Amino acid sequence: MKRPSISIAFLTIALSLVSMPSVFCAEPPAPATSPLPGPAAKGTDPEIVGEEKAVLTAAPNVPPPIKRKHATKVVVNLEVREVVKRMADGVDYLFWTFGGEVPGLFIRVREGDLVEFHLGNHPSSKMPHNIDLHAVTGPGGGAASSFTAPGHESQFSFKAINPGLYVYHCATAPVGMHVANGMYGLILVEPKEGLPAVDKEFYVMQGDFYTKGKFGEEGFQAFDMEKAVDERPSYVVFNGSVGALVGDNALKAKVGERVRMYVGNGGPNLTSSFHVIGEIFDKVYQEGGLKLAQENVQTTIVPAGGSAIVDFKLEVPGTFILVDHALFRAFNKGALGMLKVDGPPNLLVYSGKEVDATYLGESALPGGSGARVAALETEMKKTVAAEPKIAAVAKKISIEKGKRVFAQNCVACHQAEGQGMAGVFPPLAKSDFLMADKGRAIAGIIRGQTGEMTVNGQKYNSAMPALVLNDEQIANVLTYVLNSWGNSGDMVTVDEVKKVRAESVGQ
Ligand code: HEC
Ligand SMILES: [Cu+2]
Repeated sequence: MKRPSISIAFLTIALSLVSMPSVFCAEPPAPATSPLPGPAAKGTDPEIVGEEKAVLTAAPNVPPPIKRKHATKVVVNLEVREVVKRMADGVDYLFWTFGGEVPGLFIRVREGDLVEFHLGNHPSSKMPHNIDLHAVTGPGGGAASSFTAPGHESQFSFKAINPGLYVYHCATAPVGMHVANGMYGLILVEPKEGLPAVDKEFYVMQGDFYTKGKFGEEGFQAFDMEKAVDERPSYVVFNGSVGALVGDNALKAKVGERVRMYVGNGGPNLTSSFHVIGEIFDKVYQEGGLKLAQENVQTTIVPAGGSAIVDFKLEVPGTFILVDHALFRAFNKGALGMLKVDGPPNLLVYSGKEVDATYLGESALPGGSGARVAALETEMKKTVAAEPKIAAVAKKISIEKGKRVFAQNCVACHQAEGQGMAGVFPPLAKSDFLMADKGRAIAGIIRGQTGEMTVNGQKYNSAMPALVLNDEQIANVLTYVLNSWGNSGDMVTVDEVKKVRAESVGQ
């Protein structure tokens, strides 16, 4: 704080909040040589040598093992983003994320490290967020110090005293909802002596999701609070979506390798019975504690807000299926992944045919039934679109759906009849600017628009924020706008929106 006026304002607020009278007669900080006991000052920890930036990875990747033999200051930069992503084929969901990913980016530090944590909240976010790291010894696990509004950043520091594998999550009210939207990840505090070496490490995290629609119901799906309260998830998945670890996305390893999985469970509700079909965990560090490892375990419990580390050696090739062994979750709600192991068979260990076809049907095949159905559906859409009567009805549906999108996202600025507000919000009704370029209108919604524009002879120089809408919502809302208040009657299709979105990548 450089400007004195601000610090005085802060001080006044701070003092008015503190009820302990001793604060009012606090002495100025004692010099470093003072023998008086007191709180250890920041930055004087003799154990900390040097500084580095943490390597953060998206699941299923894990940052490399720490080779360092001393503690250091580790700077973690993590950004919260609210993003629409795929929950399952044809199903989109507005995920709230740490780092744009569900689960959030993996953080790896060493016992004794001083972690300087920077939590950013992207300007496009609608909600404030914070972070509670179970690896933190301190109030709220950092939550109280990291409450961050959209477009802001918070910073706090903690010493990683206890080695182990810890969950982190958002703890902003309503906490259950923030976690249900995907706000969790893992932080590994490696013990000073390191962990036993393995050939491959993976990051797998389970979560349960609550959507208005049933499992697989297509389109954008909103969060369903009632289902969440009743603990009736529509989806239970590994790594944020159905199929995140299936087919081409399967984890890959070779015969003879020793693999380790850092397994977390974000919940918010369910406890996982984590199991790999066809494997036995040689070692399990239960609940993420590193002191004792149980051996030869079939299924390990991973509590909501907890973790486990499993190590096993791969003796034979094949596809090994990761499941929550509460099996309807695996086969009917998505909690299923794959580890594909290549290499020569070992007939002494196992002689037999591959397992995945019987267990999984077509989801095990590359480009399985899902891809073929998608291709046929595209063909159907094309055939249907070519039929004028059907096209007219499709347009009416789009207009009706778009009306809802407009009411929720545009009306506050552009007004109920699209008339806008003189000098501030340009009109959409009979707007020559809008009529002149459909692509520009689509891009304006995806990316927002600023700078001077002339609408019906009037100059506007303001800013419209980028809106978090999916392709279908954008197509519908523009179709509605183009067919209301005396406008042209054009239609905007999902494909047109897709095209503009693809062009905007990297800009
Ligand atoms: C927070 C206020 C706000 C919201 C919400 C908003 N807009 Fe805008 N919109 C603006 C402003 C301001 C401009 C002019 C920007 C400039 O001056 O550069 C604009 C410009 C436009 C334009 C181009 C100018 C025109 O009048 O033809 C279109 C089209 C448009 N908005 C459509 C939409 C649609 C559709 C939605 C809802 C999905 C929406 N806007 C939501 C504020 C908003
Ligand atoms: Cu949050």
